[in-house]
Amino acid sequence: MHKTPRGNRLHIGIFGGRNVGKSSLINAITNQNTALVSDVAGTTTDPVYKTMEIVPVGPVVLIDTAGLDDQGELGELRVKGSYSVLNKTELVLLVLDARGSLQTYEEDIINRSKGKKLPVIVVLNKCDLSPPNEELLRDIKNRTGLDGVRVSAVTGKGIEELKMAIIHNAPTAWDDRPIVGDLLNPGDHVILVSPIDASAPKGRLILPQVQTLRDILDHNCTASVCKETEFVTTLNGLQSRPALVITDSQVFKQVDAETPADVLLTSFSILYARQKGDLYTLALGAKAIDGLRPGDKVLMAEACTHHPVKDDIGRVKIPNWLCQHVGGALEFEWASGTGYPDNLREFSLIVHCGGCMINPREMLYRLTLAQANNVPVVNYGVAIAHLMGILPRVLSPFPEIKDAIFGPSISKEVGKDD
Ligand SMILES: Nc1nc2c(ncn2[C@@H]2O[C@H](COP(=O)(O)OP(=O)(O)OP(=O)(O)O)[C@@H](O)[C@H]2O)c(=O)[nH]1
Ligand code: SF4
Ligand SMILES: [Mg+2]
Repeated sequence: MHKTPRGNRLHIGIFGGRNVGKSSLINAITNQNTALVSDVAGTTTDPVYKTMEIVPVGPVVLIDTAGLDDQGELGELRVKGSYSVLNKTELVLLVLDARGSLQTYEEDIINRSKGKKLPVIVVLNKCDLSPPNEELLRDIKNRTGLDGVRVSAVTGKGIEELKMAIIHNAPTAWDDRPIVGDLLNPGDHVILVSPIDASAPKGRLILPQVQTLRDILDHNCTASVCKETEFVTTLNGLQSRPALVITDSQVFKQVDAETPADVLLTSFSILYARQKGDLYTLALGAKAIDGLRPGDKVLMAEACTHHPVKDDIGRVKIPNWLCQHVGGALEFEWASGTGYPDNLREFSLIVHCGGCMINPREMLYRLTLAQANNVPVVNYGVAIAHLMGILPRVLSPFPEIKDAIFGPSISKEVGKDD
C-alpha cells in the first residue's frame, strides 16, 4: 500500500513576480505554515514541491516558484527554473499584487500558458490592503477574459472561492480518478465480498463491483470475488494475506469480525465516496452527526430527480436512522436536482446522495459550497458507515484521514480490539 503517487496528483504551478505573496498563498490554501515567507523580494529561489490534500480539491502538488521579475545573472537562472515548471503544470495560478499594474512577465506567462492550453486562474492578492486597481482589472479582463479571484493570503478572505475556481478549472483528465488502483502495488491480491440477496439484480453484478474489479485488473493486481458465506474459505485458501478486503456495507459486521486485524478492510461506498468527492470532508461531516440535537434541520440533497421507491434510502431509511441516533425528531428538507436551497446556512448538516449521475468535479463543487456556508456535509455511504459504527475500520486504508478525524489513539484501539 502507498500514498497517492505524485503522478496521480493535480499539479498546480504558482507563478508571479517577487513578493506578491506566492508562498503565503500556499500557506493559506493548505492552512499550514510550511512555505517560507518574508518581505525580502526573492525569498523563494528554486521551485519547491509540496504534495498534499487540499480539502476539498483532493491530492495535489503545489509548486512554489521564484519570482518572474528576478534580476541579475542568478536571477535569470531562477526565472528560467520557474518557466521550466510550466512543463509539468496542469493548472496555473498567476498571483498579482492587487494594487499593482499588469507587467510584461505576467502577460508572458499568460501567453505561454495559453500556448500550452493550460487553464489559468489570476489571483489578485493582498486585497486586505486595498481593493484591486481598476486599470489592472480591465487589463486582465482584456488579456484573459477573466475576472481574477480576489484574495488575501494573510486574512484568508477569498481562499474558499479560489478553491472553487481550482475545482472548476482543473483539467478533465484529473476527474479520471482511480477507484482503488492507487492504493495497490502490482501483484497485490484483493477480496471483494458481494452478498447476493433478493435485492441483487438478476444475472449480473452491480456497476460499482464491476468497475472496482476492472480498476484492480487495470493496475495489474488480482482479485477473488465471493459472497459473505464463502469469505472465510476464500481468505483461508489464499497463500498469503490479501492487500485489501472490500465489502458491501450490508455485511460489514460479519466481514469485519472475520478479517484479521492486520488486513485492511473497506467498503465499496467508501471507495466511491473518495473517488467521487472528498473522503476527508465527508468523514468530517459524519462526525458532525454526533453533534446533532432533536429539532435540528437536516438537508437531504439528491443530485438528480428520481422516483423515490418504497423505503427509499434518502427519504425514509437514513432519516429514520438519524432520528434514532440523536434520540428525537429532526426537521428534514429535501432538495433534488438543481442544487441547494438559498437558506443553506440554516441547516446543521447536509446528507448528500452518492451522486452517481454527476462527475467528481460537480460533487466537489457541492461539497465546497457546503463548506463555504459552514455546513458539514456527508454522503449516504459515509453516513451509514458512521451510523453502523464502522467508520474507523473502513477508513483503515486511509490512515491520514482516519487519524485526522478520530485521532491516532482510535487507530491503535481499532487495531487492538479487532
Ligand atoms: N497584507 C498582506 N501581505 C501579504 C499578503 N500575502 C503576502 N503578504 C506579505 O508579502 C510579503 C511577501 O510574501 P511571500 O509569500 O514571501 O511572497 P512571494 O511571492 O513568495 O515572494 P518571493 O518568494 O520573494 O518571490 C510578506 O511580507 C508577506 O507577509 C496579503 O494577502 N496581504
Ligand atoms: S445517487 Fe444517483 S440516482 Fe440517487 S439521487 Fe444521487 S444522482 Fe440520483
Ligand atoms: Mg516565495
